[in-house]
Amino acid sequence: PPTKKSRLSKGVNMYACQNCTPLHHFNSRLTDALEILEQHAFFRLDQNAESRALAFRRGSATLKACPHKITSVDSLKNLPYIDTSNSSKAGHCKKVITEILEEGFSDEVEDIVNSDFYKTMKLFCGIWGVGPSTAKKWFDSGHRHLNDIKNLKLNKDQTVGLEYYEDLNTPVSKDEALCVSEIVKTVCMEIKKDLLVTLVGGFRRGKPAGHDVDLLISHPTQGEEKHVLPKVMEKLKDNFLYTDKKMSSGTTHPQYTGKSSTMDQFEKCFSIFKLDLPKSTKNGNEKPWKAIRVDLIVVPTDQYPFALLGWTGTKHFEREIRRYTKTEKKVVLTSHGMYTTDTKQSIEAKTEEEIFKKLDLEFRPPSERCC
Ligand code: 8DG
Ligand code: MN
Ligand code: MN
Repeated sequence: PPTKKSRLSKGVNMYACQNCTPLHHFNSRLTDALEILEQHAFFRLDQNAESRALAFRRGSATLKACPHKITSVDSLKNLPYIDTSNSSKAGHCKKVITEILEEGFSDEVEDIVNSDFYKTMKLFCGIWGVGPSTAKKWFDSGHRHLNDIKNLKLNKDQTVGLEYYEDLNTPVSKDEALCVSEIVKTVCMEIKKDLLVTLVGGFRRGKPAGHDVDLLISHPTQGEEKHVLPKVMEKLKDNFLYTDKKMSSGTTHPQYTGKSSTMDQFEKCFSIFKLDLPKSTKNGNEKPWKAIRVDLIVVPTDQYPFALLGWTGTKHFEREIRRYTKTEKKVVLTSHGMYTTDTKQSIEAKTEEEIFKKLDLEFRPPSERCC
């Protein structure tokens, strides 16, 4: 029989990309709390904000990968990023989990959720184009409501973000995502019949709803994807409320692109789509369309498996697979490709499966990357 120790820590590895993390898991009461702490750490923007936020996310990812419900402090034993003797950050996760297991709630988490600061930061960060530093600046100036910032100096993204605030903060359903995807597919077919449109992001992981629609556009013949995006945008111009096109920098070789961030060099368009809604049965003055955030990313076929992996997420999964790859394999992985850190040798792959295999990782389908 397994020893107590091995049984307790069974199946949860150090790197989240090594674990099976399904969408529905057993510990959401605990992970919700840790993720509030993660977000709060991020909002505070103080010195160690990022590493504090990361520590909570890692603890949360561990609990999501636990194949059972945690009901006692004893069963936290040996869990990575929660029960480690030499880390005060893990200690913080454990303290909060212990409180919730023993008291049913955590004072610290309750205080945060009810604080003016957290509520206001959430409100302002819900505006497309507004990040924690802008939100905090507004908070520190005494602003608390969306109305307060209508007359402030806003950039383009923020202006439309505010204009469509309600729609953009209403979750996008899977049906709506498929609708957008079909519309984009149809115009792509008119441009070149072999263009491939792939729904990625949360929906590829099996989420029933999301905050946007992420679509990769590629072509089986290398080079045929060039000049496609402007044509797609032209054909869809009546479907867009707003577009922000990002040019490809041209230097897509992983060796020359951003090292650790999720930013990549693909030609892409961050947009707000105007999706016509089916005639509602309830009558009223509701507008017959919904504003939806859509990301279109154009990917050359030789980089497709890497882009697919990079855009399927979660953000934490991506961060973890890159950390694993760099630390354990001495390989840099990006959405464009991968190469060895020492010899700068590029490593090819035709599928996601092949990428995992070449990195000595057990393959995780998208539905198991929900960390
Ligand atoms: P959601 O929309 O349902 O809320 O969740 P999601 O689909 O997982 O989140 P997302 O913010 O739409 O991001 C999807 C993935 O795309 C995520 O793993 C990170 C990645 N991603 C960006 N921006 C960029 C970028 O500029 N470059 C690259 N390579 N990846 C990006 O979000
Ligand atoms: Mn998304
Ligand atoms: Mn997105």
